Amino acid sequence: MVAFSEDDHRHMARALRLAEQGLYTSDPNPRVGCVLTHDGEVVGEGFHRRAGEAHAEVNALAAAGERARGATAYVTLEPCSHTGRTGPCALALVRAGVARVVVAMQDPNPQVSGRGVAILEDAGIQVDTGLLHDEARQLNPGFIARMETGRPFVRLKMAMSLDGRTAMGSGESQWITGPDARRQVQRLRARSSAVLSGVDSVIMDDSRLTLRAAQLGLDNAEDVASRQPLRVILDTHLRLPLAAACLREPGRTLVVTVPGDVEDNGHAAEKCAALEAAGAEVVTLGANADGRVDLAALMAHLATAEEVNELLLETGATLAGAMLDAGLIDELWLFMAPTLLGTGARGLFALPGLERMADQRRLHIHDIRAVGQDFRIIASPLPT
Ligand code: AOF
Ligand code: ZN
Repeated sequence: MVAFSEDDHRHMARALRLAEQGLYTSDPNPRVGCVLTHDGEVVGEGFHRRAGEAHAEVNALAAAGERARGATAYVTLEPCSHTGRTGPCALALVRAGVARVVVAMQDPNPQVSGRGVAILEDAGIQVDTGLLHDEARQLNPGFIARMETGRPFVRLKMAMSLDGRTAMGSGESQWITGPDARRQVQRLRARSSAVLSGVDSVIMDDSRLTLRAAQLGLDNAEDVASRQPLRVILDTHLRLPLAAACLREPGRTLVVTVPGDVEDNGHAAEKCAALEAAGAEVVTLGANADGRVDLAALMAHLATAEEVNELLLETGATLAGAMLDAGLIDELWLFMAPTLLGTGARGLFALPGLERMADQRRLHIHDIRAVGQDFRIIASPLPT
């Protein structure tokens, strides 16, 4: 185990802050930051802004120029060893003559994992791994989940009243929370590769599921909103109206359905064609026992075919309950507004079959704080 110095900590902490600058733009690539120091002085900084553009190390090396020779590089993710959209960073560090590389965490990408460090060590560079490892993992929960488990990191967002209701009996729900909470939801969308909703919620609110630059409240809002998260709508019976607002928005809409049944006389094929003409992409996945889309298969599809890292679930009680029951929710963001919607209103999760206290679904709360007039609770489901 290497003993890291105070300076090492400080520079890696700075590299983590730099990586955060790619929070809303690097998708589907991870957020990565890099600091180069020489004799304790920072000579170059960089982060990965957008897939297809230079990696963090290359940006930092460009900033340092000749001063990179003999320098120490602090990188939040193992430098890559492969040629993807750009060339291998490990080789760029070798060529620049860097003397030492401090890495927060190994790259979980099987094309890299361990090979980047091997390239550096083979070139005689000292590599120290593991500094601020947990913080580095927190930057990229989605990229790590996709690489390690083949599914996205799933975050459920819900707005509820003090009495735990999310909509009136009619389904009407706009707006329960205030503008500050809604801005945070815009930012959750902005950091997500995709937004998942059920067709009933989309019909009820005619949701657009988009990022609106003006509502993000970020300096680089235009840049951020130029990438819209993929919209994914679960629609077993292809009920999404052709006039749905989300189909006219920039970005892609996936309508996910199950194979049509025999007696439907081609209705499904016609509706598919009409939806595609209206701008949707229809994806057919296997059904589970109750005839609905198999949610685990959907997660695998989104991770492998669509490179979805973080998935934001914005939906009603039925899909939220099914996702929770399937063990597919990693994190919950519950916004609680100072209002009461009454006994006729809808609850957070449809969880049929819970009868005894032994059946309760417990959560662990990580953070709770006020956001404007509302409270924000960040929690995760405890294993059952
Ligand atoms: C790094 N530094 O800043 C990032 C890395 O298609 P490419 O060429 O952009 O490569 C993407 C992969 O590179 C990504 O899956 C991850 O393994 C790694 N990301 N690596 O050394 C960076 N963004
Ligand atoms: Zn790289």
